[in-house]
Amino acid sequence: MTSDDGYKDWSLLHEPSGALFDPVKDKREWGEYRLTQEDIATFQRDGFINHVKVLSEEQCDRILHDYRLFMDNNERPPNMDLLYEYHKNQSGDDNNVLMHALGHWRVTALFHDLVFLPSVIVKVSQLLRPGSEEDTKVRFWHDQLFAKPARHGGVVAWHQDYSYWTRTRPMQHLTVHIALEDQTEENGTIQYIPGSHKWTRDGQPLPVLDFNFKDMEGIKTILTPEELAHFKPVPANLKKGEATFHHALSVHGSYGNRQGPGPRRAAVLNYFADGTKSNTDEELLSGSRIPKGQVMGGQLYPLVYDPVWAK
Ligand SMILES: O=C(O)CCC(=O)C(=O)O
Ligand SMILES: [Fe+2]
Repeated sequence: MTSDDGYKDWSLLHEPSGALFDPVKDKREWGEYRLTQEDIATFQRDGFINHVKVLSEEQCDRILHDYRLFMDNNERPPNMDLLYEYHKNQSGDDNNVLMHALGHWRVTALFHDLVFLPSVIVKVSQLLRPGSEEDTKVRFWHDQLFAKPARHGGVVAWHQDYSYWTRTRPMQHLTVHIALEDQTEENGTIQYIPGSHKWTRDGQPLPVLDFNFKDMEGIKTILTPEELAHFKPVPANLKKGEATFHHALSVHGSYGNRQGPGPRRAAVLNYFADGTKSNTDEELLSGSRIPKGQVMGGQLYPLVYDPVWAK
């Protein structure tokens, strides 16, 4: 199923359509997707875990087939206006091209189903409150595509995701970054600063310095000497179908795709714990408002996992 399968807006469907994976059979199967205690301890120490296999190569190839809709100007689906954001090149510089989109889960069945991927949502449920006895009910926040073409692909400046999300509170958010092809230092793999999820300013995230992710090293002007001393990037070097799971305050970024040989395309999923509230009367995402103080929910913010399903 692709975007021309008749479904105008996939966000109306709050369960997987079956296009990407078979339904989970029973409670035991949910258990197969769980992280180990060691993985959770790594997440708590470093602010991320790496090399988590979440998709097969075949699933990646099918998703990449839909990805072309956002890369190729000649082939636009009719429901493209459902995207929350679309930046063909967010840097504005032809020599540093970064395609960035949000909201594609509404546009094609495969991107829709990715949001509900069992190998992702069970782990998110474990990591949203990693110290607690109970797993957490998981709600979807939004999705993102980040694509860098070969040889002139641009950077994603160092940032903490929650710096961009203070319009939803409290902070109980998490990001899953899925590589749809092998990432290397040559093609601009995502990189992390271990331990940086502890870096705050009066309990708040670091300020946003650049909404277009262009100024790679800008963050260094606002770090303390101690933070700078610990600024030691670790390249994720994900394989096709692998993901990183990172804390909403983990500092990450990526250099350009200067050598290719092909594009570097990632699909990113952002979640928060059920019960997270709107912190603004302004728009939360394009066309979406929830009064300040009200719990996030409704058409655009489905519940994707409830721990009772596995009990
Ligand atoms: O694609 C990249 O290099 C950065 C993606 C990112 O910022 C994220 O996954 O949160
Ligand atoms: Fe990010």
